[in-house]
Amino acid sequence: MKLVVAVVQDKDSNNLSNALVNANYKATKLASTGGFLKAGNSTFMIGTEDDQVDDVLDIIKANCQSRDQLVAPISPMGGNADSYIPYPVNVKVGGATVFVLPVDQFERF
Ligand code: 2BA
Repeated sequence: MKLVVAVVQDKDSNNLSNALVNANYKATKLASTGGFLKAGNSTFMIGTEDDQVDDVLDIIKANCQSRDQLVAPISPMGGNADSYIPYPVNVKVGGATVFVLPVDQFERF
């Protein structure tokens, strides 16, 4: 068994939830925050059999798209003014960042 952990953009999370449920996969969605943008995103935990991992990855790929996001300049107050960038910077946020982990044991009580 594997645990697929996928960090996706909030805009895609409803579609992904629905697609996983429709395909009969069990998933838990957690509200999360990106360390860099400090913006909300969604983290899915999907426990699945080894031979279904590729199908789950296909569903994630089909429902999550990358987007460009403008990052507002961060105030230099309290920080180093030398590294202050006074203009917005364009960042490409991926459709999904996915980890596939082995599961030693799985129980449902
Ligand atoms: P954030 O950390 O908010 O990052 C959003 C996007 O900002 C990233 O998109 C990347 O394009 C850019 N970025 C991140 N750190 C950067 C840095 N130090 N310098 C320049 N640009 C940077 P993605 O790579 O597609 O990541 C989307 C979200 O997935 C991340 O949101 C984070 O929540 C999660 N993530 C990405 N890589 C991860 C990892 N290795 N471990 C855990 N979570 C990760």
